[in-house]
Amino acid sequence: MIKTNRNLVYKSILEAVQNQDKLLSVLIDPDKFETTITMNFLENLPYSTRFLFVGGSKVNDGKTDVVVRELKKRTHLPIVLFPGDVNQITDEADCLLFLSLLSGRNPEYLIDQQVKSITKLQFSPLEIIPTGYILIDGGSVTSVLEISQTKAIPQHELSKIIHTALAGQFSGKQLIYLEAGSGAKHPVSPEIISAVKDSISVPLIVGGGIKTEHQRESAFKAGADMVVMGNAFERSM
Ligand code: 1GP
Repeated sequence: MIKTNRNLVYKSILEAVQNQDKLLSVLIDPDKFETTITMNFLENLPYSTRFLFVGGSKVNDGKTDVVVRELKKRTHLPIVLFPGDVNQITDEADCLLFLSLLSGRNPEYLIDQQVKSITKLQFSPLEIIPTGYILIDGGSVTSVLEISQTKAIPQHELSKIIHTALAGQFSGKQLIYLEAGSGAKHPVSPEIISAVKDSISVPLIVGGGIKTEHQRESAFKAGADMVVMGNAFERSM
Protein backbone atom coordinates (compact mmCIF):
# COMPACT_ATOMS: atom_id res chain seq x y z
CA MET A 1 0.00 0.00 0.00
CA ILE A 2 1.20 3.53 -0.70
CA LYS A 3 1.92 5.43 2.50
CA THR A 4 -0.03 8.64 2.95
CA ASN A 5 2.12 11.74 3.16
CA ARG A 6 1.62 14.72 5.44
CA ASN A 7 0.82 17.21 2.70
CA LEU A 8 2.53 19.98 4.63
CA VAL A 9 4.17 21.76 1.73
CA TYR A 10 1.09 21.82 -0.47
CA LYS A 11 -1.05 22.91 2.44
CA SER A 12 1.25 25.81 3.19
CA ILE A 13 1.25 26.84 -0.48
CA LEU A 14 -2.55 26.84 -0.51
CA GLU A 15 -2.65 28.85 2.70
CA ALA A 16 -0.24 31.39 1.25
CA VAL A 17 -2.35 31.73 -1.89
CA GLN A 18 -5.43 32.27 0.20
CA ASN A 19 -3.69 34.95 2.27
CA GLN A 20 -2.08 36.49 -0.84
CA ASP A 21 1.23 35.85 0.77
CA LYS A 22 3.89 35.50 -1.93
CA LEU A 23 6.39 32.65 -1.71
CA LEU A 24 10.08 32.73 -2.58
CA SER A 25 11.94 29.48 -3.19
CA VAL A 26 15.66 29.23 -3.75
CA LEU A 27 16.90 26.54 -6.11
CA ILE A 28 20.08 24.64 -5.36
CA ASP A 29 21.69 22.64 -8.14
CA PRO A 30 23.42 19.74 -6.37
CA ASP A 31 26.05 19.57 -9.15
CA LYS A 32 27.23 23.08 -8.35
CA PHE A 33 26.72 23.12 -4.60
CA GLU A 34 29.69 22.82 -2.24
CA THR A 35 28.46 21.35 1.03
CA THR A 36 31.38 22.93 2.90
CA ILE A 37 29.78 26.36 2.54
CA THR A 38 26.21 25.29 3.40
CA MET A 39 25.96 27.48 6.50
CA ASN A 40 27.29 30.54 4.74
CA PHE A 41 24.94 29.95 1.84
CA LEU A 42 21.93 29.65 4.13
CA GLU A 43 22.86 32.77 6.08
CA ASN A 44 22.94 34.79 2.87
CA LEU A 45 19.47 33.84 1.70
CA PRO A 46 16.73 36.47 1.82
CA TYR A 47 14.77 36.37 5.02
CA SER A 48 11.60 35.73 3.03
CA THR A 49 12.83 32.39 1.61
CA ARG A 50 10.12 29.81 2.28
CA PHE A 51 11.37 26.67 0.53
CA LEU A 52 14.62 25.25 -0.72
CA PHE A 53 14.27 23.52 -4.06
CA VAL A 54 16.96 20.98 -4.90
CA GLY A 55 17.47 19.69 -8.42
CA GLY A 56 19.19 20.20 -11.72
CA SER A 57 18.90 19.14 -15.32
CA LYS A 58 22.01 16.99 -15.25
CA VAL A 59 21.88 13.43 -14.01
CA ASN A 60 23.81 13.18 -10.76
CA ASP A 61 23.98 9.87 -8.99
CA GLY A 62 23.98 10.23 -5.23
CA LYS A 63 24.96 13.91 -5.01
CA THR A 64 21.41 15.11 -4.28
CA ASP A 65 21.24 12.82 -1.30
CA VAL A 66 24.42 14.29 0.21
CA VAL A 67 23.33 17.89 -0.38
CA VAL A 68 19.83 17.36 1.04
CA ARG A 69 21.21 15.64 4.14
CA GLU A 70 23.59 18.51 4.74
CA LEU A 71 20.85 21.13 4.31
CA LYS A 72 18.55 19.21 6.65
CA LYS A 73 21.20 19.37 9.37
CA ARG A 74 21.38 23.15 9.13
CA THR A 75 17.94 24.52 8.31
CA HIS A 76 14.28 23.98 9.07
CA LEU A 77 13.24 25.26 5.66
CA PRO A 78 11.31 22.54 3.85
CA ILE A 79 13.36 20.82 1.15
CA VAL A 80 11.48 20.28 -2.08
CA LEU A 81 12.94 18.06 -4.78
CA PHE A 82 12.75 19.48 -8.26
CA PRO A 83 14.35 16.60 -10.12
CA GLY A 84 15.67 16.62 -13.64
CA ASP A 85 16.10 12.87 -13.44
CA VAL A 86 14.83 9.96 -11.41
CA ASN A 87 18.33 9.60 -9.87
CA GLN A 88 17.77 12.83 -7.97
CA ILE A 89 14.94 11.45 -5.86
CA THR A 90 15.83 10.94 -2.22
CA ASP A 91 13.71 10.25 0.85
CA GLU A 92 15.95 12.66 2.79
CA ALA A 93 13.86 15.56 1.43
CA ASP A 94 10.38 16.60 2.54
CA CYS A 95 8.57 16.86 -0.71
CA LEU A 96 8.81 16.04 -4.40
CA LEU A 97 7.43 18.00 -7.31
CA PHE A 98 6.23 15.13 -9.50
CA LEU A 99 6.88 16.91 -12.76
CA SER A 100 5.46 16.23 -16.20
CA LEU A 101 6.97 18.28 -18.99
CA LEU A 102 3.69 19.32 -20.62
CA SER A 103 5.18 21.71 -23.16
CA GLY A 104 7.27 18.98 -24.77
CA ARG A 105 6.38 15.86 -26.69
CA ASN A 106 9.16 13.67 -25.42
CA PRO A 107 7.58 10.64 -23.72
CA GLU A 108 10.69 10.28 -21.53
CA TYR A 109 9.70 13.39 -19.58
CA LEU A 110 5.94 13.07 -19.95
CA ILE A 111 5.64 9.60 -18.45
CA ASP A 112 8.76 7.35 -18.75
CA GLN A 113 10.80 8.98 -15.97
CA GLN A 114 7.67 9.03 -13.82
CA VAL A 115 7.12 5.28 -14.27
CA LYS A 116 10.81 4.63 -13.51
CA SER A 117 10.50 6.62 -10.29
CA ILE A 118 7.88 4.36 -8.75
CA THR A 119 10.37 1.83 -7.37
CA LYS A 120 11.66 4.74 -5.26
CA LEU A 121 8.31 6.33 -4.52
CA GLN A 122 5.86 3.54 -3.85
CA PHE A 123 6.73 3.32 -0.19
CA SER A 124 8.38 6.69 0.20
CA PRO A 125 7.37 9.11 2.97
CA LEU A 126 7.92 12.05 0.59
CA GLU A 127 5.01 14.38 0.02
CA ILE A 128 4.33 14.18 -3.71
CA ILE A 129 2.79 17.08 -5.62
CA PRO A 130 1.67 16.47 -9.22
CA THR A 131 3.07 19.42 -11.16
CA GLY A 132 2.57 20.52 -14.75
CA TYR A 133 5.90 21.85 -15.98
CA ILE A 134 5.79 24.20 -18.95
CA LEU A 135 8.87 25.55 -20.72
CA ILE A 136 8.53 29.05 -22.08
CA ASP A 137 11.13 30.43 -24.47
CA GLY A 138 13.50 32.61 -22.48
CA GLY A 139 15.79 33.56 -25.37
CA SER A 140 18.59 31.12 -24.58
CA VAL A 141 19.25 27.42 -25.03
CA THR A 142 19.03 26.31 -21.42
CA SER A 143 20.10 22.92 -20.12
CA VAL A 144 16.53 21.80 -19.56
CA LEU A 145 15.91 22.22 -23.30
CA GLU A 146 19.09 20.37 -24.21
CA ILE A 147 18.49 17.48 -21.86
CA SER A 148 14.79 17.11 -22.54
CA GLN A 149 15.26 17.48 -26.30
CA THR A 150 12.07 19.51 -26.46
CA LYS A 151 11.11 22.95 -27.64
CA ALA A 152 9.88 25.71 -25.38
CA ILE A 153 6.65 27.50 -26.21
CA PRO A 154 7.38 30.96 -27.65
CA GLN A 155 6.27 33.81 -25.39
CA HIS A 156 3.92 35.21 -28.06
CA GLU A 157 1.90 31.97 -28.23
CA LEU A 158 -0.22 33.02 -25.31
CA SER A 159 -3.23 30.84 -25.97
CA LYS A 160 -1.05 27.76 -26.38
CA ILE A 161 0.55 28.52 -23.02
CA ILE A 162 -2.84 28.99 -21.34
CA HIS A 163 -4.28 25.85 -22.94
CA THR A 164 -1.26 23.83 -21.87
CA ALA A 165 -1.63 25.07 -18.30
CA LEU A 166 -5.33 24.27 -18.28
CA ALA A 167 -4.76 20.84 -19.81
CA GLY A 168 -2.40 20.25 -16.88
CA GLN A 169 -4.95 21.39 -14.35
CA PHE A 170 -7.73 19.33 -15.93
CA SER A 171 -5.53 16.25 -15.84
CA GLY A 172 -5.03 16.66 -12.12
CA LYS A 173 -1.85 18.69 -11.70
CA GLN A 174 -1.96 20.53 -8.39
CA LEU A 175 0.63 23.10 -9.40
CA ILE A 176 1.48 24.75 -12.69
CA TYR A 177 5.12 25.75 -13.16
CA LEU A 178 6.11 28.22 -15.89
CA GLU A 179 9.83 27.82 -16.57
CA ALA A 180 12.02 30.03 -18.76
CA GLY A 181 15.04 27.83 -17.92
CA SER A 182 17.93 28.47 -15.58
CA GLY A 183 19.94 31.47 -16.72
CA ALA A 184 17.29 32.49 -19.26
CA LYS A 185 17.88 35.85 -20.91
CA HIS A 186 14.21 36.79 -20.54
CA PRO A 187 12.08 35.56 -17.66
CA VAL A 188 8.45 34.62 -18.31
CA SER A 189 6.70 37.93 -19.06
CA PRO A 190 4.23 39.50 -16.62
CA GLU A 191 1.57 39.33 -19.38
CA ILE A 192 1.92 35.55 -19.60
CA ILE A 193 1.95 35.18 -15.83
CA SER A 194 -1.25 37.17 -15.37
CA ALA A 195 -3.04 35.47 -18.27
CA VAL A 196 -2.21 32.02 -16.90
CA LYS A 197 -3.05 33.02 -13.35
CA ASP A 198 -6.45 34.31 -14.49
CA SER A 199 -7.18 31.02 -16.26
CA ILE A 200 -6.18 28.39 -13.71
CA SER A 201 -7.31 27.75 -10.17
CA VAL A 202 -4.27 25.85 -8.88
CA PRO A 203 -1.21 27.70 -7.54
CA LEU A 204 1.24 29.11 -10.08
CA ILE A 205 5.03 28.84 -9.84
CA VAL A 206 7.33 30.90 -12.05
CA GLY A 207 11.09 30.54 -12.49
CA GLY A 208 14.03 30.98 -14.82
CA GLY A 209 16.09 34.11 -15.42
CA ILE A 210 14.71 36.02 -12.44
CA LYS A 211 17.76 37.81 -11.06
CA THR A 212 16.66 41.06 -9.49
CA GLU A 213 14.24 42.08 -6.79
CA HIS A 214 12.40 44.13 -9.40
CA GLN A 215 11.91 41.07 -11.64
CA ARG A 216 10.80 39.02 -8.67
CA GLU A 217 8.28 41.62 -7.54
CA SER A 218 6.89 42.09 -11.03
CA ALA A 219 6.35 38.29 -11.31
CA PHE A 220 4.53 38.38 -7.97
CA LYS A 221 2.51 41.42 -8.98
CA ALA A 222 1.49 39.73 -12.23
CA GLY A 223 0.11 36.77 -10.28
CA ALA A 224 2.87 34.27 -9.53
CA ASP A 225 2.16 32.60 -6.19
CA MET A 226 5.73 31.39 -5.96
CA VAL A 227 8.93 32.56 -7.60
CA VAL A 228 11.93 30.26 -7.86
CA MET A 229 15.41 31.81 -8.09
CA GLY A 230 18.61 29.84 -8.60
CA ASN A 231 21.48 31.63 -10.36
CA ALA A 232 20.99 34.84 -8.42
CA PHE A 233 22.15 33.04 -5.28
CA GLU A 234 24.81 30.85 -6.81
CA ARG A 235 27.47 33.45 -6.07
CA SER A 236 27.28 32.39 -2.44
CA MET A 237 27.52 28.67 -3.29
C1 1GP B 1 13.90 27.56 -11.60
O1 1GP B 1 15.21 27.21 -13.51
C2 1GP B 1 14.84 28.13 -12.54
O2 1GP B 1 12.67 27.49 -12.21
C3 1GP B 1 16.01 28.77 -11.92
O3 1GP B 1 16.44 29.69 -12.84
O4 1GP B 1 18.79 29.88 -12.15
O5 1GP B 1 17.79 31.48 -13.77
O6 1GP B 1 17.15 31.56 -11.37
P1 1GP B 1 17.62 30.72 -12.51
